[in-house]
Amino acid sequence: MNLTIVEYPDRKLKEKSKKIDKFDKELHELLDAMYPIMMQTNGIGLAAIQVSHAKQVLILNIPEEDGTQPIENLIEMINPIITSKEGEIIYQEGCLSVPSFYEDISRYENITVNFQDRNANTKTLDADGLLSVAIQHEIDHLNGILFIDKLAYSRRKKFEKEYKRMLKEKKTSN
Ligand code: Y12
Ligand code: CO
Repeated sequence: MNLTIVEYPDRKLKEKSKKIDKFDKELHELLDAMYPIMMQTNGIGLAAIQVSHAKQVLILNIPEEDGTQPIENLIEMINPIITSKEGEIIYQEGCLSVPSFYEDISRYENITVNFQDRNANTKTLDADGLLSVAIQHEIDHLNGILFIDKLAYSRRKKFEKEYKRMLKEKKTSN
């Protein structure tokens, strides 16, 4: 399966992803294709809508302290639902669909998430810190929400200006 990352302002990123009810070969092929593209682009999280599949599927690979991302750290979440949330954490987020832009975003510090694995087994995970932030960021993608949608009005305006300029520069250098 050949996947490419969809980048803002593509309207596809606004789509709501559909619940998975078939845990079949097609789902496994999508998950297997998402992992290399996330690793090749230095990502720590990727939602299926970022590769044009409007399905409630996301993957995460939180780096170790030394920056490595062993495959043992890979988490695949299907149909995730946050069942509890508390506290606040502010973390500088980035997104493979919004290249070259990073901003501090406020999220819940501690969450519990229920999800299914690729074989439809039900799982529960308690998360804090970067894992909690990344899960919330990726679940937002499943609802058509980007981290830039959380910026205050004036910051968002500034972002749109900078991003437009970056896209223009990219176009002229190609
Ligand atoms: C904190 C940090 C990240 C998340 C959600 C997941 N976001 C990412 O995985 C972002 C990755 C990313 C990688 C980049 O590097 C390349 O594309 C090679 C990058 O750099 C550029 O776009 C130039 C930007 C973002 C949640 C919380
Ligand atoms: Co993202």
